[in-house]
Amino acid sequence: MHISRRDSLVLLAGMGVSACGGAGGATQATPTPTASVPPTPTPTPVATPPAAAPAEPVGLNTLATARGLRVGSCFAWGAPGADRGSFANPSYAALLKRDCGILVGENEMKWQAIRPSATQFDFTRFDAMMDWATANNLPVRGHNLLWHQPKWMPAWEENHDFGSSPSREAERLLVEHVNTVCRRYGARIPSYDVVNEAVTPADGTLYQTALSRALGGPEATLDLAFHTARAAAPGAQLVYNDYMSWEPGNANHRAGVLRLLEGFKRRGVPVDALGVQSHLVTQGMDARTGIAAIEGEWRRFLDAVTAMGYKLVITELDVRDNNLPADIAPRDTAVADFTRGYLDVMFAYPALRDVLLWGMSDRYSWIEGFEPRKDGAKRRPCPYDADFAPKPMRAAISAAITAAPVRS
Ligand code: 9MR
Repeated sequence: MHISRRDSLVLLAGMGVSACGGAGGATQATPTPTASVPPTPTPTPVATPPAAAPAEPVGLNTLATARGLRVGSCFAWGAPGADRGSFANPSYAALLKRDCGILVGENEMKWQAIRPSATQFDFTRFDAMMDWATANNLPVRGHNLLWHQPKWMPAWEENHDFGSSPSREAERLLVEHVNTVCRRYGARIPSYDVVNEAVTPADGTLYQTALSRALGGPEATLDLAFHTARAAAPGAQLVYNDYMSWEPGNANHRAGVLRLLEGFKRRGVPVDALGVQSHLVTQGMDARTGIAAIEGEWRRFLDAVTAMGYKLVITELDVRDNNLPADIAPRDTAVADFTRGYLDVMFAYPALRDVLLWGMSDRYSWIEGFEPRKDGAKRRPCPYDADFAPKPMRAAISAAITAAPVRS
């Protein structure tokens, strides 16, 4: 692994070592006395040096790179000051630049965002985000080419008139969509969530949409999306992305995802990786006990996925702080412990290289709007708080990365 001078300086700085070789407030190394050299007189201090500013923590992606891993986050469209995880907010942008080696648009590539009608595309927002990412040398994951649930497709699609040859019209719409997006961004998008959340959590069956009904069923629809993406973005990693997680209650969801992945293999569909979203839910104050109860089944799932040859990507990591007190210090500690335990399990799989957070700061997390805490305390799901200060969860992520087996 090549580490540039800049990286090694950043690493040293993060270990509390300054670039000029001193540690802490010391300005001169004490020479080792030898028999022939008289002891050096203590130098008279000339002036008290100003207190050193606390060292910037080493960027998470810098740490990750040294292990053959990569860290990223979602970012979102929003005017300065808007309540979004926007690159337009300089504080948020600084976190993205320091900690991330890859980004993903939280919402702006979805059909609802870029396809206002059957005949129109609108890339205004996503283009601006891509331009910002490119200007900062950050690749972007594509999320997503098909969120295969009626609820998340645009209303026009569910009410579309597929005409007298419905399968041909459905095929045309989908192929046009995938081709238009993939060809527009080329190599700037090295990985796509081609299909998102196609499995019904309750029973593991596949959702139907107007598109899939017209096209001849969900399998045919998902397969077509992947084949088209492979042709239109031949260099990109193609991912099936879903939220079957390790908490109790997800067994049917996991079984459905396994069946889908087996089907892709059987049919020769070009799917490279499973996107494990990782919207975690804490299981109580004692993370170790909580994890011990759920880890075995989770590993069996991951073993089955990786045995089929799929890579793993953590695509949307955050933590819902359930079953925890409102008091911030113990709550943050429990979230951090749970995150650490999860990442330790995940990093044991060499098939995993990329870890993307679903937001760096609590300020912009979707969770507060989706499921506020019953006690009214603000959710704290991300590595930085609402004022962009690092939390124990950030330290847990950096410790897990540092302890991860090195990928070659
Ligand atoms: O975080 C996203 C939120 O802002 C949107 O309102 C929502 C609907 O588009 O999608 C959220 O992101 C989801 C992601 O696209 C897919 N996995 C689950 C994420 C959280 O719901």
